[in-house]
Amino acid sequence: MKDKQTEKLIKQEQERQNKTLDLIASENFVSKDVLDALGSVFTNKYAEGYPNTRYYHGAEVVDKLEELVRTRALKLFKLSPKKWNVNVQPYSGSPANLAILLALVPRGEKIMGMRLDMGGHLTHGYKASATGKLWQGVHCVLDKKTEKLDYREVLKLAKKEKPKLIIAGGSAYSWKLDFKKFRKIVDAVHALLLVDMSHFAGLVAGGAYPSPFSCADVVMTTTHKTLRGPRAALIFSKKELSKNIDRMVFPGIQGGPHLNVIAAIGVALHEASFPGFKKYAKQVVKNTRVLAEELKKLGWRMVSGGTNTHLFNIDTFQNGISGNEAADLLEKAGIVVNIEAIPYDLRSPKDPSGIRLGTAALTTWGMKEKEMKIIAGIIDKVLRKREISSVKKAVSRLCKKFPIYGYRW
Ligand code: DSN
Repeated sequence: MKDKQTEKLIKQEQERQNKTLDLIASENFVSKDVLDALGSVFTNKYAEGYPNTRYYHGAEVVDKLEELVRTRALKLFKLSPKKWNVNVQPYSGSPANLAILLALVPRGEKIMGMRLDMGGHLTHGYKASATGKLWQGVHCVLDKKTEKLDYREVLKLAKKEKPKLIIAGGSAYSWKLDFKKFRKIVDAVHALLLVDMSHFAGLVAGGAYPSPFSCADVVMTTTHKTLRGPRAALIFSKKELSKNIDRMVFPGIQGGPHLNVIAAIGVALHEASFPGFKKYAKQVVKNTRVLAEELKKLGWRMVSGGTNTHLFNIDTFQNGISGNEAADLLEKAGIVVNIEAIPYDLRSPKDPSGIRLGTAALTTWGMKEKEMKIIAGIIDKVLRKREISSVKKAVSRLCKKFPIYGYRW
């Protein structure tokens, strides 16, 4: 690379990724092929519009590309193109959710999701996000005792608030959602059901999480979490809703599609259709369960008792450590996690009571249950005994065993 400053930073970041145990539940490592597609000449092309109706000429190849990716997306999730449409242009999850809401819910109406400290997401009607300014966000809470969703309470709230659209999904709920129950709830109040499967899309593709499609009206997913693709999003919608959604993605809120990213989505979808991806998805769930169980045995309180997905949350404050303090200590030892509010958290969102952990990234490295047990021991040593330097060596040994992109350091 001629630009030595940027080249140096790329190398530094690659080294950081190689030397760090990444337990951030929303991160993953893409394949070399996905990286190649991201860095391809598709980045040079403007193609506002959709296949065969572009505002720019020279779109013959990118039309084929977008159609290929759309076909792959529908096929991966076993959807009939007669009933479902997919838009592969959203730049990421936040604009995708905004486009869906703009297309389907009149401004000022109510939308319902899970509260942020219960595992929800900002774009599900929070004031800090445009979704909370343009619509009235109402939010369901978890049961105080079980810290799980109580679907009877969700129904009660839906009946009281009468939202026009209900969102199932979030970013820190560790249990599989019951889409059939969500369907009954939306039907009872004549609302639409949007499933935000950003976190667990890869598990759905790999058969390790129930598919939401038989119950949802719209399904949004980012492509860079468990699905292991580039940073972008997909919107699947029932045919009768798709025209409005397409119009809202472009020209509503976006300009030209990022065709290099769409190419990379296509590669990721292709990879997710291989039998090996099913194994990967199942291993993610196994690894997460083992890591959570081991930490529990070592005296750490799991929010809601555990997990049957790719992530879980620990109430570190129960053992006297705030989320920030825990994440800082772990980072010093070479482990990255993110801070997370626990249900009904009394602490500030900037330094909440817990941390969120997920195993999608380390499972991509090839780690299994054995490594999860070692990592649980390492985390305990860091957080309980403040052991950093000895632990750093153990982290380094572990990282060296699983080089990414064939890179050894
Ligand atoms: N920021 C993502 C996550 O970490 O879950 C959600 O948008």
